[in-house]
Amino acid sequence: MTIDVATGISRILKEEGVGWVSTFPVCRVNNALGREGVPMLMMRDDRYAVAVADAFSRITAGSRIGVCTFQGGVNAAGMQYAYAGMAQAYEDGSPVLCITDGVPAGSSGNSQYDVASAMKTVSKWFGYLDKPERTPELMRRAFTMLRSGRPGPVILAIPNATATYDETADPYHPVKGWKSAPDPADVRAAVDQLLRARSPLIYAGEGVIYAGASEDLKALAELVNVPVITTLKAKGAFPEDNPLFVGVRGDQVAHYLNKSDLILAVGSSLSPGRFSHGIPDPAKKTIIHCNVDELHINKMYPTAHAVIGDARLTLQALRQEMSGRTPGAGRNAGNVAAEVKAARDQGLARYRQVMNSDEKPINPYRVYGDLMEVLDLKNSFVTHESGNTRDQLSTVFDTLIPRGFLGWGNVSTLGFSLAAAIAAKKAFPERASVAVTGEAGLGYMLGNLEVLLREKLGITVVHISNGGFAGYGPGFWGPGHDPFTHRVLGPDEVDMSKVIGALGFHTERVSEPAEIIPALRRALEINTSGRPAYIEFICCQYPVYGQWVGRGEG
Ligand SMILES: Cc1ncc(C[n+]2csc(CCOP(=O)(O)OP(=O)(O)O)c2C)c(N)n1
Ligand SMILES: [Mg+2]
Repeated sequence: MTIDVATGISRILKEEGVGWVSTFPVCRVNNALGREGVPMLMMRDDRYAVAVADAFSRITAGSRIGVCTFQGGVNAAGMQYAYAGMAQAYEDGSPVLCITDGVPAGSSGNSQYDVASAMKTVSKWFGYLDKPERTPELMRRAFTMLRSGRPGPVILAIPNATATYDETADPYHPVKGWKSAPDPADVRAAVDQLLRARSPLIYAGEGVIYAGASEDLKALAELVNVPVITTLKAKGAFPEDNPLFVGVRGDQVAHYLNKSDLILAVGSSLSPGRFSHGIPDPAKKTIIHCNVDELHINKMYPTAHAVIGDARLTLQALRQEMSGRTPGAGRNAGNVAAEVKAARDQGLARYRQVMNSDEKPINPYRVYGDLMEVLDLKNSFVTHESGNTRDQLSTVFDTLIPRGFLGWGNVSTLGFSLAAAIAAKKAFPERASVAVTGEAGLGYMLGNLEVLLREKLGITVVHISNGGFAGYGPGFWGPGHDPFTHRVLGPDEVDMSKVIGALGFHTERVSEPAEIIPALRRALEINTSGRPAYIEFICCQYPVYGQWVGRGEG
């Protein structure tokens, strides 16, 4: 049967199990999506269209692919705005599918903005559908890229959505995605080294989450009796109530990174950016690098041994080899758990103290501590914003299940937390979903808040309202990092709870520490009926949090 390209794409998306597509209009495949019954989540700008789909892929660990559409072609206004979302997805390695209009044949010289070159800089693959009958071929290739290897965004440009082809000529079959298992010799070499190490440390990255390997990570860590740290993006890959969990950041993490003689990195590229640890004295440590992508080997640090393959298959192979070598008993290394506990207690002491603070304005840690108390940490979702909320929550928030918390942002684009909280609600409707933001993140979100009301997305935005932009190092304020560009109108001048309340959100403004828990409870309860909530906590400026090892605070 002859169909047009847009209809073909819509049908293939359905075959691939895509349940909805986020969008900002216009895109020439949207009408076909509508006709074919693919629901569209219409955001209020193109960046958020990408970010919601991106976050959906992250939160489901790529088991459900987020798909978005936005305007491209000769009038690529949408694409220019969506670029920020794609750059963030590419930077963080998220398997999101972006569909846009392509520049039609004959029009490639019309505009100044070169679509193809721009898109290639932010994608794992940029496909251009130059012939209608190639629709199944390009979609197959796209889903192969999305479901195999190192994750990353794929962009498809459709220059002529109404061109037709024969749907029966090359019938589409969904793509399963493929994994590879490591070389047994590399596994043996890694275990040799592990058995020889005095003070090994597991450094877990987001690849563990994408591989669905959290249980395997825990099993290996317990067998080998090795402490574990996770990256920001992998927060939750290892249960944070496990006695071997050291942390994401903070003094105790620095202590273990410094003292370790062997780093077993699993599912991390080990290429630290602004929001991750460097490896101190790398030449003096043995680095075993387990990764799906061989091009990460010897990237920034000398790799002693590489184990290439899927993180789950790798962890299983390491565990099996270790059990075989140590008759099932693992590595006897003394009371590692007690040492970890002592280091964690010491590292977290100053935060635990302010988590119980009654001071006014409210200390932000009191809000985080109360949030942990109110939420069912095995059945909820929390994410941070760029700014102090990232730094503070990643220091103290207890994450007990993978994606109970989404850490994001090798480069952290303000505003992403709203997209993440929406995606979490779409992925796990029964879970409470909370975005914690400062005023800068809130500013980015404002135009998109209508979506939550229209779509009845019961999420809670927690605003740590401190009247200024913090940011890096000692904060933007006072003698801190950027003293000239930190002050905005704060809670004394603007009542954001009234502004957002007028839109239709349930809103509250809280300045009493004792009111934090009741206010959060009310918001979460109201969320269950599909109504979004915004709570403004009047907080002090408190730029205190765990540091990244080996990073300048510039
Ligand atoms: C798109 C984008 N532009 C600029 C920045 C740089 N930046 C990081 S944090 C921040 C200010 C954060 O202030 P606020 O939201 O009030 O958070 P606080 O730390 O006060 O809680 C800025 C401007 C960024 N992360 N993203
Ligand atoms: Mg602020």
